[in-house]
Amino acid sequence: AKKLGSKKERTLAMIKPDSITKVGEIIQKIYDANLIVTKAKMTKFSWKQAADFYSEHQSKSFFNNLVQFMTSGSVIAMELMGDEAVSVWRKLLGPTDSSVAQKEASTSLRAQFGTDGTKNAGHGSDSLASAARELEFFFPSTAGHSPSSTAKFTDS
Ligand code: RTP
Ligand code: MG
Repeated sequence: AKKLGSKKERTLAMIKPDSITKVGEIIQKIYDANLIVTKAKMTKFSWKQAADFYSEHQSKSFFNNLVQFMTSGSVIAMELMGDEAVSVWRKLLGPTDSSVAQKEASTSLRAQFGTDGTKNAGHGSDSLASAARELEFFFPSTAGHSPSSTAKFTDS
């Protein structure tokens, strides 16, 4: 049962192809931040899937580089749950540009494992609405289970 006043959220976290070997350290940080991993899937994007996932950026100059990078290897998508999961996970990731993250001498995942503005270790939904869309992308709800149901682990 939810505690009154708590803001339990779900978010979509993704380990990008440059950081797939850091999965152990990254999951440790997730639990240290008081979030839990409720779903996980290792997969590889096709060009079309990556372009679809990042469709909001299709007009940007970096779009082709981004899709190239995201299709260069496997990714691990995870559903994270916890208080303010959306912002907590984005804070763990750090600034979008890993070279900026490194200048801050921060301990963020992008400072530790990323390289530049595109190869930046991980992804996190930027809002509850994005989280709903992105979770559905990786973990489609099946008949009889509402997307917001967390009562059961459904392997899809
Ligand atoms: P993400 O969506 O991956 O969590 O990162 P974000 O919100 O911090 O960044 P966003 O603006 O949504 O950009 C999505 C991803 O595109 C790549 N990117 N490259 N100038 C560049 O080269 C550039 N800018 C963005 C990054 O991989 C970024 O995470
Ligand atoms: Mg984003």
